Amino acid sequence: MSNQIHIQNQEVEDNIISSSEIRENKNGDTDTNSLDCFLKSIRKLNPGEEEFYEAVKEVAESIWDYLDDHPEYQKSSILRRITEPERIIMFRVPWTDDNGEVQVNRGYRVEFNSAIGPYKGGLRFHPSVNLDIFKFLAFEQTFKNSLTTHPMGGAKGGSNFDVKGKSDMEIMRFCQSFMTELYRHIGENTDIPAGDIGVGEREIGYMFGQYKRLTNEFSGSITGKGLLWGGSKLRAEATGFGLIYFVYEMLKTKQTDLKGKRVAISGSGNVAQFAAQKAIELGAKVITLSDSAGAIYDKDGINYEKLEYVKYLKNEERGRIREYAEKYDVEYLEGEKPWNIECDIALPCATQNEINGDDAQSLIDNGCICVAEGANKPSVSDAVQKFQENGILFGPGKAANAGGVAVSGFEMCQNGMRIQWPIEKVDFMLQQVMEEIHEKCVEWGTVNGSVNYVRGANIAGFQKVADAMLQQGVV
Ligand code: NDP
Ligand code: 2IT
Repeated sequence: MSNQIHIQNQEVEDNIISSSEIRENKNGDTDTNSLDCFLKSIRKLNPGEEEFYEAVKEVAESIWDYLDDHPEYQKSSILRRITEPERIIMFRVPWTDDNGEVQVNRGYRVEFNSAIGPYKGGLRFHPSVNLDIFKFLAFEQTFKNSLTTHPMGGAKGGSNFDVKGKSDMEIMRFCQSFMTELYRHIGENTDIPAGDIGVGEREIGYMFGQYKRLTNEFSGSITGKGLLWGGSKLRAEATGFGLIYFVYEMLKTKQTDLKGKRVAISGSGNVAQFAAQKAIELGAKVITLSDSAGAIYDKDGINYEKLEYVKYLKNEERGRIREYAEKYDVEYLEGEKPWNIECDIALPCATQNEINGDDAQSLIDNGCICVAEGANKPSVSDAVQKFQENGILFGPGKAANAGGVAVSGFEMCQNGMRIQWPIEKVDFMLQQVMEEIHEKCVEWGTVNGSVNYVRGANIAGFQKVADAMLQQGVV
């Protein structure tokens, strides 16, 4: 490839790309502009950030050929600029636990790209998070938000705070302390956070309350709000429902649908619950759910009544999925993920890196025909490669789970207009968005008659942000 990445800052070029990394091209000339060289510079600029590196690598590989035909992007160093966060905010979050002891967590907000709209993306509260994870999530969000067609830039944030085992009052005090710093960086025209792992309606409520108190303003500066105070109908359901609408479109390309298909879902939180609900509604048989301790395998299928129990167990009782196995006398796979169970469709809806190469092989060997990511980057690159080599329909998260942030965009519209749309309207618009994202994946990802959804999503997501960056000059 003869791409010109044009790392214009000479200092960066000298320091980041050492001479040993400058590759000789076929003509014997030195080529500082190879994909390989670009990825090495990313590694050096972001040491130890494996998740971020993998996310950039996937996008860069997808769009490299496309950049060859677009010297205007190369001339303006768009790839180099689009892989650099616009701003990173890190802060101390002190709070007092129920025993009166002072605890300290770390807060983050990565404002990655605002070319097409204000920063937008969720907040994750989980002990495993770090800057690497937030950078990868915010980078992915930039392309996902672009795909939704809404004017939203990309961001992500959160804290290493563990909601598990905390009382409501501890969670409230933590959320208030977190927002006491974050509030100065966000706003309805600046940056609009939402939920993600560990952040549901309860946490959004506590954070919104504190935001309102500090700013003396009732504005749509957070999405995922309660239905009584500015939330959108169907926001809670949106990611899971949108995922199934996307799967429906994928299956349609193979002249089939969800009826009678066995669906393995991982996770049992927001995304998993509503993916299961919509899959059941469309005639599928949902046979697994999981949490961080293990998976349940319900051969007969999870029906609406059992799903109501899961919602109660996870959202009210805050219990473990093992209790489902005990209640309904089904198999519990302690410490396992559901990928060794025979299924037609697999929907990873828990977290990143939950499907490795072996898991992918096992799904393929067991006859799975479609994998769609409810979570953000649950499949490692080996797994994605295996799915693609074996002709499995593979829908990457930035396309397949975009329904959540799409309805967040609708929530922002409704807040601006001071109205609340009926559920039918939001559902219809969500379906339209997912269909359009699917169409874009087909348009840009069709190679030799089959759809490479990763390539399609990355090129389509990139284009809009890149063009906006070009038009706005070097900022
Ligand atoms: P929830 O907190 O509601 O649920 C998360 C689920 O994943 C729980 O079952 C949890 O199990 C499990 N989980 C979390 N971390 C791990 C881990 N390290 N290992 C194994 N299991 C884990 O989060 P959501 O459902 O909102 O989010 C799930 C995924 O979907 C995330 O990747 C998120 O980024 C993505 N997503 C969410 C959107 C949204 O609107 N909420 C939108 C788009 C994507 P346990 O209870 O044991 O921790
Ligand atoms: O990963 C995601 O897209 C989300 N957590 C939802 C973000 C949002 O702003 O609704």
